[in-house]
Amino acid sequence: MGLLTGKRILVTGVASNRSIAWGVARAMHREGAELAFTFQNERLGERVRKLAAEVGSTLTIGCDVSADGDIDGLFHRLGNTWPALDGLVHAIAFAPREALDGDFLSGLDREAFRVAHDVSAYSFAALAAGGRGLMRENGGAMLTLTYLGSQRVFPNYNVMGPAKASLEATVRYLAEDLGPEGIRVNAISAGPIRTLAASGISGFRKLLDHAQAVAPLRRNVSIDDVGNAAAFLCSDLASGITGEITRVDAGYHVIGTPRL
Ligand code: NAD
Ligand code: 0WE
Repeated sequence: MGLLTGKRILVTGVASNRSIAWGVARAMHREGAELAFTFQNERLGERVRKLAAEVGSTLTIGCDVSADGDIDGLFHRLGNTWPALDGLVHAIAFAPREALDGDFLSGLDREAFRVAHDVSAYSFAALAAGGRGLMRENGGAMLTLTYLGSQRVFPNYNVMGPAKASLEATVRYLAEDLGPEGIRVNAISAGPIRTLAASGISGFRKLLDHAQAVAPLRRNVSIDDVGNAAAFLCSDLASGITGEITRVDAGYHVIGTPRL
């Protein structure tokens, strides 16, 4: 029997077979979960339907998290199909391109700051509010993806740093709110991985090489490393864990002065 046998889990943020959400979905499918997927727009819908089929799922629902109506519609449809929800995975982030190049202040304006926080942090609270009703009966687990740029400065990460700091604080407040309902809320802070969200980021190759050289495990992490930790955190093996930010970064964050 798998870690997630009999559990129904909603996975957001699949855009390609390199997405962290796809590594999560594969690990959860392997552990016996029944999966549903969201996709941001119709362009991605076609790809998500194909990937969903690979893990035995036909439940794919469009949801742009910047639209309240889409989030309402998502849980309306999900509630019509599934009697209850056991897990919810949030793997969504966005900031306007110009804000992720050069100095923190150079690409920043009120709108870029707003969009980064809306799509990358508020959306987790909004999905939690929408999904909590379907978890009320049996409890459940919610999980989001974050990055060390919330606490330390990385070139070009810029406004995504404050947005991830907000997301991590949101994890702690949600854990307190939803704990009485048996709902656990956690995050995985992953090391850098080449996904669509990393493509076109200047210096990403250098960042990967640096992380690999510095990390105690002397390697970068994969979407499968993250997926396995995600399956654990959404399983009953993690029944005592909530409000936690679990690093899946080959140990990179413990290093002070790198050897070399
Ligand atoms: P990805 O590009 O595969 O996934 C990002 C997803 O966000 C896409 O599926 C995209 O459709 C979705 N998205 C963006 N705006 C949206 C909106 N308005 N509505 C709905 N969906 C929207 O990249 P990824 O690296 O797999 O990113 C997933 C998560 O992992 C993000 O939160 C990211 O910050 C986090 N993360 C990534 C890394 C990395 O190095 N790749 C490291 C740590 C954390
Ligand atoms: O959170 C992220 C990236 C999220 C992201 C990516 C993009 C690219 C395309 C948000 N918005 C956009 N907007 C776009 O137009 N990561 C953790 C991956 C990442 O991005 C970096 C990193 C890492 C790691 C950017 C600079 C430095 C490091």
